[in-house]
Amino acid sequence: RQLTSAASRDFEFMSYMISKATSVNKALDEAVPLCEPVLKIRKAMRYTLLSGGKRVRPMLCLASCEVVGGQESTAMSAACAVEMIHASSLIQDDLPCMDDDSLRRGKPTNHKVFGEGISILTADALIALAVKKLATSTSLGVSPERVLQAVLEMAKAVGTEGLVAGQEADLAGEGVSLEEDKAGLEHLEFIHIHKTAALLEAAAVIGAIIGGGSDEEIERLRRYARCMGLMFQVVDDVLDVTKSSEELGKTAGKDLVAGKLTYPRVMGVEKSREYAEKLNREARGHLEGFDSIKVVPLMSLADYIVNRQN
Ligand code: GRG
Repeated sequence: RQLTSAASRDFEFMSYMISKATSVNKALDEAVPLCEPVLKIRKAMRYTLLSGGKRVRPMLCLASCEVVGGQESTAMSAACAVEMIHASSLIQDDLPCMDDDSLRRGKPTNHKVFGEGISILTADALIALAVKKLATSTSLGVSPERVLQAVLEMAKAVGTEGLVAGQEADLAGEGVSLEEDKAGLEHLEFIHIHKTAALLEAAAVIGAIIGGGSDEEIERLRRYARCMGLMFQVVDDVLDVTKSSEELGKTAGKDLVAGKLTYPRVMGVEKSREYAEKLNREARGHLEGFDSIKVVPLMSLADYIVNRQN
């Protein structure tokens, strides 16, 4: 533990993040060349895939591969696949029939630029490409058994056990009143475990599978990432209410109309912050036993998420 904290002190997390994001961006750029046929869809795929984003999921995938002794290059296709699923989910989430958002990452949303039809096809194409990318990990020396296990994890995170279930619960929860606090908290946790934590969990688990991790290592990383997923959302909700007053006005207005449940609404800002800290401690606890140097990026990622400002 002493070694880990000494290594943490010397570790430059921002340089690590930038270096990983740079490699991921290059791989994503190469994964969707701007060419015929289906040029318009490719443009729309690149628009969301390459429009910024913190790249937390691919980083989690790469760092999980490395912590079990694998190489970054072996998990790069898998890391890109996870980011493609994330991009697809953002496009769908922003559609008029879902959240109806016009801005994402400070830019017009995909459907605002390309129209709804193209946007839906783009989301479909990103899911298909994600499966293809993950499957091609066999050409990077990963055994077919491990690739199959990783594909199953990804499918689980996307469908009725993951993102789709979370989104459905989110849609069904619109209009839930503040008075229904207890049911509200349960509903909220269900949404975030499925909508946010499932893909973060898959990112870590897939990285560990591809990296050659043992079943026990994979399960420890699963528990770590699940805590991270919930923590990610608690922090997101707190940031929403502590943002600039102009943004706060917009968010509060939307919450009021849609009856959107958030952690600060259910338990208050202070308790939400304490909850995020508790999840951070739990997440870090699941990392005990890993190599004290190789585990530092994952420890730092947990701290980054709990302290992030955007
Ligand atoms: C079948 C892929 C698929 C999706 C269908 C629409 C849907 C079901 C699910 C929506 C899932 C969703 C958008 C969850 C929100 C997750 C979240 C916390 C997004 C923000 O993540 P950040 O902060 O974003 O990592 P950046 O912009 O940094 O990439």
